[in-house]
Amino acid sequence: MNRFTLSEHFFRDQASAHATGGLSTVLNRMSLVARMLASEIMRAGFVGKLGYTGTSNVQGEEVRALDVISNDTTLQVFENVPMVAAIASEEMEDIHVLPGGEGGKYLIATDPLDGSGNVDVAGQMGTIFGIYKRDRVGEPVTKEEFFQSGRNIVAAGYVLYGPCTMMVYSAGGPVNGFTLDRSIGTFFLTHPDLQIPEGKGAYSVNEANEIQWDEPTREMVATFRRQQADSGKRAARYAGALVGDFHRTLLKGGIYMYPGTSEKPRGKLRLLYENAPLAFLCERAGGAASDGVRPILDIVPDELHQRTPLYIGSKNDVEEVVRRLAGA
Ligand code: FBP
Repeated sequence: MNRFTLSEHFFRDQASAHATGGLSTVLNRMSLVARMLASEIMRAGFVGKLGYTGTSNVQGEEVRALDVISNDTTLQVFENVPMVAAIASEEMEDIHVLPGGEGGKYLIATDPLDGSGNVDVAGQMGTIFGIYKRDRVGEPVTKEEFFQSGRNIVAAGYVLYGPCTMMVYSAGGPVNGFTLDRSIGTFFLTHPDLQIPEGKGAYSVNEANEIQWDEPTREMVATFRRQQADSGKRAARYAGALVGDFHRTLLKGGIYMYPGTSEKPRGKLRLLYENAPLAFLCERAGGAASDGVRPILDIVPDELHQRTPLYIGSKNDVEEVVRRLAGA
């Protein structure tokens, strides 16, 4: 097998895009975050880094030791990367402006540890990132600069921590998947030019929330459960980690849903650093992503931690969901 490494791929991407190399450097550093967190997660159980810290984050969610470690690792890795201006993270109320950030031209929005509810049960977890450009290089960095639609994303990806560690990303071109060879700490290309299948794959939703959904949502999900969706028979799968559920959907087709609920009318997942980066990838793999009404990538956030409902996966499935929610 041609063992094409992630670093080689970055620089080939850069050459083809006649890029300056700044984005390749940012992506290379993100792969370092991936390798460091993979190691932390593997050892957490041995060194007592599981469990809760006894504090809660800006989302009001209980914070786990690995949430804090993941965020700190991300900040450390980008501390001296001059082309990055600032980082917005699920774990921080406000943006973190890096030293000399006003001269940086990239903004990183990230969920450092997605699926942290799976930490104590050796379940799948992930890191999600989206990279945006600034149009005010040289000026002080503001959080308002992050309020861009996902159409402006220049690169996005995720890292999946599971039986293997994978990094899947796009810099605007094809979506490529790389698998970590832990023995030498190198990512190799294993899933070139991913395209999401149509007409197959699971539907994925936490059906325990059914009592909190509105009637159109209940009826739409029941259609999938009763094997009456347009593409018929579907399995149900739910990993409890968005990255794990999305990765399966990307490779096998199907749809992941996190509808709005009576407790959280805008849903649980965050637009800037979860929904938009994955929507960017999904559209480039031939799929779609909607909040139930509009494409996720068309939505301009007006706050860092803004939530939206999320329906993401095979294009026909997402279009059917939007149609059914509209009562068509
Ligand atoms: P975080 O763990 O980063 O907060 O992400 C939210 C999340 O864990 C997703 O990964 C997952 O898909 C979803 O919440 C599960 O939510 P629920 O337990 O309500 O089904």
